[in-house]
Amino acid sequence: MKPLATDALLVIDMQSDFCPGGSLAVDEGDSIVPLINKLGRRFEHVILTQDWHPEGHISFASAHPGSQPYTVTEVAYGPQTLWPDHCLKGSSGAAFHPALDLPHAELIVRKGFRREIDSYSAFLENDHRTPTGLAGYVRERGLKRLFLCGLAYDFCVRFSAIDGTALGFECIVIEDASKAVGLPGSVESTNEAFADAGIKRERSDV
Ligand code: VGL
Ligand code: ZN
Repeated sequence: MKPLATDALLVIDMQSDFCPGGSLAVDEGDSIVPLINKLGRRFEHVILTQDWHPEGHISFASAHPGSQPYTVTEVAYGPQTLWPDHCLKGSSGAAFHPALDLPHAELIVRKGFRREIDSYSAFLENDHRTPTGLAGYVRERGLKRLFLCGLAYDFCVRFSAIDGTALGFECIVIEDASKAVGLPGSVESTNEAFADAGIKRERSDV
């Protein structure tokens, strides 16, 4: 992989709460940090996303009395998976993993900060209408191709790549620089969705 000046590395949610010891830990989530640091040095443009929730967020099982984490409930915009409380804005769990070292990252997109809407995608919240502003940024900066990595492969990386593609950007997922939550069927349906959308999965060494 030889990044062009119009390529960007989009690093999704490399936050402590998604790493071992965090409240919504992804297995081996921290293991990709050195690779992402290395990848980041090859890109002129690096963009980070940060999951950033208020207390009582709609995606927290704790906000739905009687519901358990990792189940699905119906909300105004459709089905919503419920999670343990995570990435509370300003908390240490919402901070980037301490070993993440990408000082030249030019933009941090926070998402999921509206109590009533979750946001997996870096582009659109889960109502599929509310934009985060990232599409405008990418367009205005003349960026064409986005290489996605980070957490979690089957949620925020998935929906960022799908929405980015629908918005007209070429999205490529760097598979070995991403780890999955792994709910039943979630990785399989992610791979199918990528295939249907023509999204390439590449390894960092290609
Ligand atoms: C994520 C679940 C809840 C993610 C964020 O970054 O994939 N997953 N919030
Ligand atoms: Zn979240």
